[in-house]
Amino acid sequence: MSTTDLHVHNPVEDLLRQDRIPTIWCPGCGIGTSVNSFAHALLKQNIDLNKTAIVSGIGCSGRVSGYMNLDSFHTTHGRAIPFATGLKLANPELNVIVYSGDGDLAAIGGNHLIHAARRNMDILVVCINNMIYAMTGGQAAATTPSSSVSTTTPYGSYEPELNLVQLVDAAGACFVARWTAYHVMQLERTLEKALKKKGFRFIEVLSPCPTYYQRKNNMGDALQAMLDYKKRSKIQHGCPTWETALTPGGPIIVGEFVDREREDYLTRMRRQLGPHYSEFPPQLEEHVSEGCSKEC
Ligand SMILES: Cc1ncc(C[n+]2csc(CCOP(=O)(O)OP(=O)(O)O)c2C)c(N)n1
Ligand code: SF4
Repeated sequence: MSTTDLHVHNPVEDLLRQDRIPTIWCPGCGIGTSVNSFAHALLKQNIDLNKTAIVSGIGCSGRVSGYMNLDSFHTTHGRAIPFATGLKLANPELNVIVYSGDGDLAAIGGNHLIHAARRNMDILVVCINNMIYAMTGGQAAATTPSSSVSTTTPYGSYEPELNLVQLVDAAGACFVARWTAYHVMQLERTLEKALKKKGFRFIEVLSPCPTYYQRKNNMGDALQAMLDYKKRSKIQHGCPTWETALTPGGPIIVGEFVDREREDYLTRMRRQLGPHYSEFPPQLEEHVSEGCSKEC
């Protein structure tokens, strides 16, 4: 056997749709790195992949759902969370994961993020924060650090940036964490933990966009981004989220900040409805038990 006959099987290969690869992501982009941690976490936790669905919105990060070999939904911009909510309510047995960008989840879809956290909807949200609207050419987003340069803020942004972990914590999320694309092992472990927890779980992944954010802010290439994350990051588990603001050049506080128990939406609904609770509305129950032969 020659060495060219050797096939090294990557354990996460089966979790990726091989026919969709190579991805659209630029060299040095952090999105793929996070997907690797995510795939490893799914495998390690032995999650039932037949009962797992992934939902993304639009953007470079929104492409993740299309590359995962899971039941996946690539929804409209900003609407990944309401779509995921509907999925969970319609089939409570599903593990529902939202994987999308900061622009998608926290700007156009910002209201959904707040209310899903408030309701403690049982979904895991992985937010890739590259601090910019990357797919459309590097415009400023709600997360763009104040004074940073972008396509739409050539003299630096005048707006204060939104701190996502603080926002979802205040809204009621039961698990909140932040890592960077440099922290692959820590991210994997946090994802494993979050996959097993019930309620609204939010993980922010700071991810380099060498093509727009790095370049426009003279932050160097992807390697430089990793060195920068390494140098600036401070691991502080349990840190109050109001102390985790991200500022240009300032410290990056990472870790698991919130891990609390709170009744999730469906559990509360079932408890309040008591004997009146039914998994399906009565007419649908009839429909299901009769066995539907019609196309509907
Ligand atoms: C309703 C609507 N508005 C605007 C757009 C254009 N659009 C597509 S992707 C995108 C930005 C995505 O940014 P983000 O979610 O941060 O993802 P990234 O590309 O940075 O990974 C925008 C504004 C759209 N597709 N639909
Ligand atoms: S434009 Fe930025 S976020 Fe999009 S794939 Fe390229 S590096 Fe990644």
